[in-house]
Amino acid sequence: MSTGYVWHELYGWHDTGSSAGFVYGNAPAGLQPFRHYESADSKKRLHELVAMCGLEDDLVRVVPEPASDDDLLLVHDRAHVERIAAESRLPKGGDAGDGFSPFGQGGDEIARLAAGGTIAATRAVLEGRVDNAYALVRPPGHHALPHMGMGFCVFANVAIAARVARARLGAGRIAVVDWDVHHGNGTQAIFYDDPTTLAISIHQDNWFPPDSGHLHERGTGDGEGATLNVPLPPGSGNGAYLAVMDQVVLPALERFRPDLILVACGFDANVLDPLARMMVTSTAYRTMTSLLLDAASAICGGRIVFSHEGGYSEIYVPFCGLAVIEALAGTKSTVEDPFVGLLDEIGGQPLQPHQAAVITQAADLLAGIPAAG
Ligand code: 9RB
Ligand code: ZN
Repeated sequence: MSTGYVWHELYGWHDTGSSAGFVYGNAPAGLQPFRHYESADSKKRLHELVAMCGLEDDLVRVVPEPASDDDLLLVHDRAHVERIAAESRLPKGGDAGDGFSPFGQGGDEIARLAAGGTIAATRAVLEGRVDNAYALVRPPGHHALPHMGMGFCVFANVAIAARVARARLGAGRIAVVDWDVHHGNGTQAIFYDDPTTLAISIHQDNWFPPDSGHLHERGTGDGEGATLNVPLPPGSGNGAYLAVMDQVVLPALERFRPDLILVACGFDANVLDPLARMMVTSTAYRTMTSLLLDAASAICGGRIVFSHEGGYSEIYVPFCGLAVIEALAGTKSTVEDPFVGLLDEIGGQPLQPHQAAVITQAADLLAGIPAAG
């Protein structure tokens, strides 16, 4: 098994500035400035763990290029692309659109490199240079809309890679599986009327964006049924996530039969994340990855690409990410997750009845997914 791996030092230099979480500080009013939630450390520390434990030697390094205007314009409108470029030239940078998504001077180039990293990983898989790939990119992408960024995202990395794959790399049907704990509203909006792209999002019910990602959001027009949301109750852990894979995601992939699977791979459903209230550990991330790999082997020649999204525990994201990349590469490094023994046994890890009820409701929607012709 050969696994492509994208990382670039500039990803660590995307500058979300000084704020208190995502609230800009006002020190005299009592809000002491701190760093933005979306800081570099969780991602840098994942990369450094991959390098330190020797796993990097088993991976094929894929070098990202900045996404071109043509790439970005497959998803975004020209006004958004031009506004990001213009604000990126300002001494203090700008904001991707919603006021919570700041970037520093030169941020345009880094955001293009993030989209370009997901594209490069996808290209490497579709051209057969690697079996599968992990793009450890930053800033994330799944909230970005055609006309604006939001939720720390500047450009829609996964959606852009999907459009490039369809337009230039011969992929017909594409499935996006988004297990970031927040709703993948950008990906959903971009493909809402598109029957060729199945967008599945598993997220914490009604968190971010507010009032988004409900079960009844299922796509429109020709795209009806090709959007599938699984809004899990807060407190969902490994049992709930594995049940979602088993009862919703895998049957959905089986029915849709994509040529390529893209995973919007956030780690903010992990039990130590400060920006959500879920309980996933590296155990479930490893198993979910293996299940998707098996599905990809059965359905689409193993073609699967993971693109990093959110995840804000600087301590725990690296071990969750390591588990995913190990599973992709079919290896186990010498480093063990030092927390997992404790975290796997926390009360509430098994599937709970109120979680199962939501999963059943999502599974009832499977018949509406446009089946492969
Ligand atoms: C604020 C609001 C948020 C909350 C969560 C995220 C997570 C993003 C991520 C981003 C922005 C709202 C501060 C709404 O990890 N995605 O994968 N901001 N939330 N209103 N206000 C005032
Ligand atoms: Zn997230």
